Parts: sequence; C-alpha cells; structure tokens
Amino acid sequence: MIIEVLTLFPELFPGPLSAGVTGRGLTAGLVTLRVHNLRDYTHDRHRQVDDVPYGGGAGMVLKPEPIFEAVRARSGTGPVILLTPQGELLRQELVRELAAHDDIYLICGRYEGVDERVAGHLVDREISIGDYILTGGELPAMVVIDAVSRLVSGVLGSEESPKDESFDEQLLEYPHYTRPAVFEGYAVPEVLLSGHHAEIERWRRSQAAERTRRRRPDLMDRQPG
Ligand code: 4GX
Repeated sequence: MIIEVLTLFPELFPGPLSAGVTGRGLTAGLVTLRVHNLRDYTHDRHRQVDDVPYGGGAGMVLKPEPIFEAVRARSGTGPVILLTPQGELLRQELVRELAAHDDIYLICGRYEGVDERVAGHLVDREISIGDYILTGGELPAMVVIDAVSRLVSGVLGSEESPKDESFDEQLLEYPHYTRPAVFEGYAVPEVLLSGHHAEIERWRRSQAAERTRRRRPDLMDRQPG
C-alpha cells in the first residue's frame, strides 16, 4: 500500500511509525510512505502557504492553490483525505475501508484550518481522530497510518494476526493475564488455569460484554445483535 502525506512539517515523518510493527511494514516495503512538503507547491518568492481569513478573525488559513496543485500532481487514485475535527470520526470500520485501497492521500492542515474549497472540491473525505483540538493534522495522519498499516497483508505476524475478531470485535477486549499465577497476592482468575476451553471462552465473552456495558455503553448500542 502507498500512503502519501501532504504537510508543512515533513520532518515529523516517519517519526514513531519507524518503530515496531509499522516500522517493519515500512522496511519490508509492504507500506510505502511518501511525504510531500506543501511549501514545494508554492511559486512565489516567499513560498507562502497561508493567508488571512476573508471576513476577518484570528489566525491564518491555508491557501487552496498549493494544496490543489500537490494533489493534482499525485500518481495514486485512492481517496484524498483531510484530517480535521470537522470530519467523520475514525473507527475500525473506516480503518478497514481505507486499508482496502492500494493508496491513500492524507492532507495535514495547520493554523485555523484550510480554505473550505479544499474540503468542498478536492478531498473525498474528511476524517477526525477524536473530539479534541490538536495543533495540526500530522499526529492524526500518523494515527490513521498506524491503524491502516496493521491491516495491510503481511504487516502483522501470524502470531499478532488481525485480532481475535472471531467474536464481537465491537466489544472491548476481555482481560488478559500471564505468569505468575499469583502476583503480590493478586491471583489470576481460576477459570483461565483450568484448561477448560469452552468455559474459558464463555468467561471471556461475559467479561467483554460486562466491561463494554459498564465502560462503553455507546458501543453496545452499535451492536447488530
Ligand atoms: N482529528 N486538528 C487539523 C487544522 C485544520 C483545521 C480545519 C483542517 C481543517 C484533528 C483531530 C485536529 C487541529 C488537525 C486543527 N485543518 N484533526 N488542524 N482532532 O484537531 O483530525
């Protein structure tokens, strides 16, 4: 998969993506990251990427021309995505959808935002990673890249395989334990030591359901069943 990023801060990439599973995906060539400096798509002496907002107000807005030029110069055909708090909330279902493409193109905004004609007439979708305000779209882009990369075939080892999605990936995870069986007086639940696989499965399902009900009832409401 080819992932392209348009940013004013190309030096931020690959950053944390070079470690661990994502790093392996990159060095193995399963995921190719192409980072473009927005400033390279300006033509004026000052390489100006932003301007004051029409109508007044605080802060600066990214100009449309360099962004349109950058996107029009790309070779890929996959979705063009703007990271913004105004976008659709990123969920695993959307991650899966993005991972099905051969390439995606991520636009990272800064300042007060991006001229609305970018959202209106250039991008295919706007995505938000959550309801908080960051200083730029680069961290959100990295979140998207991380989540998408692990679904690219071969990136996860057979051991780590794309989730024990056999039952209810809509639920929170059941609790996990490893050795020792007793740590500082705290024992691992007896059922997990029993070797009774059907009973262990039942216990895990009920733990996942109960935990989801208590912590994330909103996820329960999304259940088909
Ligand atoms: N999930 N930000 C983008 C600048 C901006 C504003 C409007 C385009 C349109 C964020 C988030 C996020 C802060 C990134 C504002 N760019 N992005 N930036 N949460 O907070 O995606």
